[in-house]
Amino acid sequence: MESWLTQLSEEHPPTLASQGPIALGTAARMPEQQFSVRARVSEALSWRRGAILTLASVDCFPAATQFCRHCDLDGLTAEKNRAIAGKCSELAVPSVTSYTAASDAAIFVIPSHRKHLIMSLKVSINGQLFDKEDAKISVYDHGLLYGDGVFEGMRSYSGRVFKLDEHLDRLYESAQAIGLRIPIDKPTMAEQVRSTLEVNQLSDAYIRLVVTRGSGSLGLDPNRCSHPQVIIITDHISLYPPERYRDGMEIVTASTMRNHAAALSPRIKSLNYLNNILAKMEGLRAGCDEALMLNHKGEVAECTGDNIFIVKHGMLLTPPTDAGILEGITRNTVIELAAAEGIPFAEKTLVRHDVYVADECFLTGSAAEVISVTKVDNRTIGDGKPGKITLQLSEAFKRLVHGK
Ligand code: PXG
Repeated sequence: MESWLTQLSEEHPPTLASQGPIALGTAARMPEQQFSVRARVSEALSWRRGAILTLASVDCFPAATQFCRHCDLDGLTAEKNRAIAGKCSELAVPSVTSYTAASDAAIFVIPSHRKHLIMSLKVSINGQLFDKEDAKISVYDHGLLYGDGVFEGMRSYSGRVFKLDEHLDRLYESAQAIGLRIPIDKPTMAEQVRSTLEVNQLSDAYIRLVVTRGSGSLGLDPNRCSHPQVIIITDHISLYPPERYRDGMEIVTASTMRNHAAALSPRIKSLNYLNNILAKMEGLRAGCDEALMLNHKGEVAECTGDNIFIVKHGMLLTPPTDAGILEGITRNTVIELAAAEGIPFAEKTLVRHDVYVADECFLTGSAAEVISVTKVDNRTIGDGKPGKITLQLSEAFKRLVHGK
């Protein structure tokens, strides 16, 4: 086994530079032989420190889960292992393009588009690329000290950033609203987003743009900050498990109200998300993945990271922006799709009662995409299944983002 691994590593060095599929060796045996398999896997891990091996095998050989869980890993490897485990359903069998089971070993071939799972992700800071582990900014940055900064979260599908211009417009508007001058123009920012995606060889990705006020002295004064920091992270995000997309999700109303627009406009996507985090914590405590937030008038605003829609008597309804919400880009996309699909739509002030008696309810967001809500505050919405119009819009959204 040892010589086989050595041979493999020489033939297919799993480095960033290698083109095409990366071959990774790991062992797979029948359940009764798990012990010897475990030893082999530890060997492989120390050989590459890439925990992929076990996880690929977990997907292909459910029996192998045992040795993955009990593997004697060092802290770093175990952490990486768990991080990848979180993506397991996504990685799953399709990414393992082939394996050959010899008497005591299997070779997993990880396709090149999954290379990022075994190489360090690159993060752009002020246009310079750093390994994720080395991508750091000052602890004196006011983004950290005071949440002084702005951000955007967006996705790319098949290598194309969805609504990039709209996201950049919103980012620069958020910055303008807090008097923060972003040191590069939009075309340069767009170029840096694309090149960060490219260097990480990501095509279906989540992109987080962050602009902080920069490093300053202690004290609120933003004028004492030197240079805004522009951070571009390209990675993956998985907000909700796949079954929520199939069956719908449950939400509860949070007692934490949405920021009053006169205090901090919800239209600014600022680094100060505590308001939403407190509401999210209430949702999580109630066993829900999302929480509904009301504005200071008790009207429906939005969820902690998504906009909300309902359907009543065939009419699509969502709160207007003056309900104190983020003007979601997915929200706007869904409104356009509704028009194209001939679904009547209106922006309307909603209260909780409207949501409880709705025929359908769903949420939209760059991370969440379109997801049905089937229970609100323990009230079943419609027949408790994702509704017809929700499904129609969700399908139209998928077609749009995938360029079909
Ligand atoms: N409302 C709020 C408060 C949000 O934060 C949306 C609505 C939806 O907007 P878009 O433009 O994405 O359709 C958001 C967006 C995250 C994450 O990391 C959160 C968002 C987007 C992407 C990632 O949890 N929120």
